[in-house]
Amino acid sequence: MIHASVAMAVAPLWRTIEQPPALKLLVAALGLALIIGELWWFLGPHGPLVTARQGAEGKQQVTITVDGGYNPARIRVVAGQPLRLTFHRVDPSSCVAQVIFPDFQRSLDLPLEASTSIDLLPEEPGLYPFHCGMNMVRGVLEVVAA
Ligand SMILES: [Cu+2]
Repeated sequence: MIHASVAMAVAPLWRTIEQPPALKLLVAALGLALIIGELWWFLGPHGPLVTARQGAEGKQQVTITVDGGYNPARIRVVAGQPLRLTFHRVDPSSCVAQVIFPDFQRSLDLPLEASTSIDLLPEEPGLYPFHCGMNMVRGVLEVVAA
């Protein structure tokens, strides 16, 4: 019994198996591709650019579906014109229960299975990101000159 445990203790815990360099390169390349894919998934721009439509009372309007992400997540609006964003949340995840517009110092609570609107006035052209309460789900307002 004692001899067996001593023998196990001195035996190597693992053995190095030499792999062909091509395989090592392939594994490294796959890992890199996964990292890039992950960064794109979480940080990259998603979906097409959608231009706000002209609604009543001279307001630009967009309806955004909240389901895993914001759809659309890229919204083009005109500077100097009131904007109404309507969020329709169908995603039960508490992650998306709030949306924050840091540049406008505004936030909005989004009840589930409901449409909730926020009125903003984008005054200067530029990119104005918005995101969920935990900054994981993101979108951006692309404000262009009138
Ligand atoms: Cu979140």
